[in-house]
Amino acid sequence: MTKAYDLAREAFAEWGVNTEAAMTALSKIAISVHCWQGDDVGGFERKSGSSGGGIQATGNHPGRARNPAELRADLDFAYGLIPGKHRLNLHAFYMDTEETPDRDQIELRHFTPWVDWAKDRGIGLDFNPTFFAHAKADDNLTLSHPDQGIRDFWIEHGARCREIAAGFGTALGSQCVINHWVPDGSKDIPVDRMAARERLWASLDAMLAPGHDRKHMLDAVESKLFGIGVEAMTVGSHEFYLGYAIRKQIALCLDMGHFHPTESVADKLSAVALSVQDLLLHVSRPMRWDSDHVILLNDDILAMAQELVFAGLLSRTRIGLDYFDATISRTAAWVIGVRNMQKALLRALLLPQARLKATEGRLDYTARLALTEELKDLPFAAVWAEHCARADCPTGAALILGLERYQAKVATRG
Ligand code: RNT
Ligand code: ZN
Repeated sequence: MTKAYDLAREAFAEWGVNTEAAMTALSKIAISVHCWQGDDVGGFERKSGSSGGGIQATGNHPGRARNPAELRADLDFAYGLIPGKHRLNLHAFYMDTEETPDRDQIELRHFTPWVDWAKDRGIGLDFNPTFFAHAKADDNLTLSHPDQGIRDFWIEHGARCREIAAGFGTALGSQCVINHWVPDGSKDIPVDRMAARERLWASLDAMLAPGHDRKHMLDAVESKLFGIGVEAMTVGSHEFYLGYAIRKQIALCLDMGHFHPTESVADKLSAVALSVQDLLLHVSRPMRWDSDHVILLNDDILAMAQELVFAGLLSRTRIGLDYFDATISRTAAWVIGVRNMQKALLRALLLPQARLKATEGRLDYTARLALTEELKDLPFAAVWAEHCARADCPTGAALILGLERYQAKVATRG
């Protein structure tokens, strides 16, 4: 234990906060690390195709993982610099197989190396059907396509992915969250929004019809405001999926980049949590639009973490990350982003919650403001450093050196 931590422990104790309890709480929070930061959302299908769906990584930094083995090696490295045990969020087009199944033909066995790897590391898997980067999604229409044949193709893809997710959950003994995001929308102003939304609703119903044990898998649906190519309307808007999740009692996914830039996604947590039992977060950083920058320890993330802690939502919110930056080291992007999420959670866990809430309860807004501002000076960094040290993870210059060394190694990839 360092002197700095000793002093920090005392400083927090003066506010009635137990730093040991905060660190223990933090170590129980598993973050779902998104595989797609490692290769710029390319996937490993043995076919060519663009990323499509209005999501695109920009940049060409050396070191992109070119195959599943490289991606797993990069993930192993990244997890080693992140305190705690975390999860991996896989997308369907990251299958690891010599076969070339189309999306409506994939099976659990196409993911066997991932399951073996996860089992070996004691890591839980989450999953996503891939409704983009495919010829049948080139119109930015999948589950809401006017053509029944195309809808059926994607319904089958989603249904198979749900089976695979249940297989992951069973094999690993850990509930797999399967998140459904479709790019469906319209570039210009549509004249029949209702028909598109009715088709999406019916397709989702068909796709979600096969029952799976909730112990093994949990469905989530992700809304979006707009994307490149679907500027005028997204079929699966926030209102659409909020209603759908409530009606079906499945999880609602809130992506921080999928709302108007002036909306606070942190504010939405307590609002939707009264109607939806399970929540999934895609923590991201939209810069003016859904640009998916690496998350910083900024006000948005701090507010999100504080809401999770103060509203008592940690136990029913799965925290996933969703960003991709190809202009910097991809492994560094993972490590920095996950650690920022953890730092934000730790800060929230280190706040004198009861005292803060009491000021608000007696309408003493002066005290509330004075408190929130004074608390910003507490020695959070010393507690974080102690937390990392206990997990054998570096901080500061040692962290940066570790990241640079690995990047230099992977930079030689062609
Ligand atoms: C797209 C959604 C979605 C994707 C991933 C790759 O706008 O945010 O979650 O980023 O499925
Ligand atoms: Zn997302």
